[in-house]
Amino acid sequence: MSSPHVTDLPKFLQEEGLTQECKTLLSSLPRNKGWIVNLFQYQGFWYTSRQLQGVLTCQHHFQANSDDLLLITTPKSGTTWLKAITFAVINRNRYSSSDHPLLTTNPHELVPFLELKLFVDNQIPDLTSFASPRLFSTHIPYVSLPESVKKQGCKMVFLCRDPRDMFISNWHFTNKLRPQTMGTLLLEEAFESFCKGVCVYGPIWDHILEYWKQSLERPEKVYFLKFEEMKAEPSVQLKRLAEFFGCPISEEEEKEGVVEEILKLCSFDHLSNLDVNKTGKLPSRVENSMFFRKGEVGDWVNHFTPEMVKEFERIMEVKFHGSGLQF
Ligand code: PAP
Repeated sequence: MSSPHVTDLPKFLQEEGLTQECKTLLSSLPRNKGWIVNLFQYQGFWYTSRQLQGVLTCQHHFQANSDDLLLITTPKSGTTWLKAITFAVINRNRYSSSDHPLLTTNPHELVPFLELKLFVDNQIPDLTSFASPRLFSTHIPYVSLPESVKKQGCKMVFLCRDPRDMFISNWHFTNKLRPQTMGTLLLEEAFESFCKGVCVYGPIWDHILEYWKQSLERPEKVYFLKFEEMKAEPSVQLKRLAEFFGCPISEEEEKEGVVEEILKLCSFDHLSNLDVNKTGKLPSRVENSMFFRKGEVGDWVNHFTPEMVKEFERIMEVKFHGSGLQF
């Protein structure tokens, strides 16, 4: 099963430039057809070869500091939003709303992914210029996090989303990424593999459950959050996040409207209409605009057939049974 040879793919989907270690590992791993390129199953989760290379390099070389803050998300769960809010909360005394970096820089540039940016292509970044607390993001499942993150006891926010919306968001995103020669990925085809757990960083339920368990065991270190909760009560969630990060919003700040100001700065409407997010591109060649589609809860109802609804309900019931977790 070989992947299409396409050169106009965003960098993170390309299959060139792997180390010998990664190539050897890949040859021993279960492999499956992905939505664009092949996926490989490592420590229970599916990755493209280049993502896996990033995970390995991270596992070998990332040295966490105890005050590092990690934003961990399942793909398409509101990563861009969480990055923007966290960056704005942590740096609220450094920038005014007129010279804020979020006005000119995509949130993915301000809070870099470990495996997709900093440690991508087997590169070992110099992180000495990062101000403390260092802010990183990742989609890596708990089982595969670099050991030093666990040893240092870094604080982590884990953001997930109703898997049905995650799936629809990812399907749209994938179709924008797919080279024309591949044609459109059919919803039914994508649905089948997603339900089997075969999608980037999937099985998504396992990914969510790992961090859910961690958050129950170590709530002071792992903060579990859903996109739906952020949408329902953004100011409550923002304040909780600030508290978790150790920089609570003071009464005075609240009176001054700091919470509303940050939420406005990071809102879907505001961010998606900025020039940088309408026309800019990430170094990976993904267009910034692709991270902004609808930003709503429940868009899956506009796509799912009654059979899909039933099948998904069945899977979620089985997977989340007894966990106390619901979507
Ligand atoms: P990722 O690929 O790095 O995980 P992520 O930001 O999670 O990116 O994916 C984009 C989703 O977040 C999109 O969801 P949708 O397809 O259902 O619309 C995008 O619209 C949504 N999103 C991005 N920014 C915001 C925001 N400021 N507020 C709410 N939703 C947002």
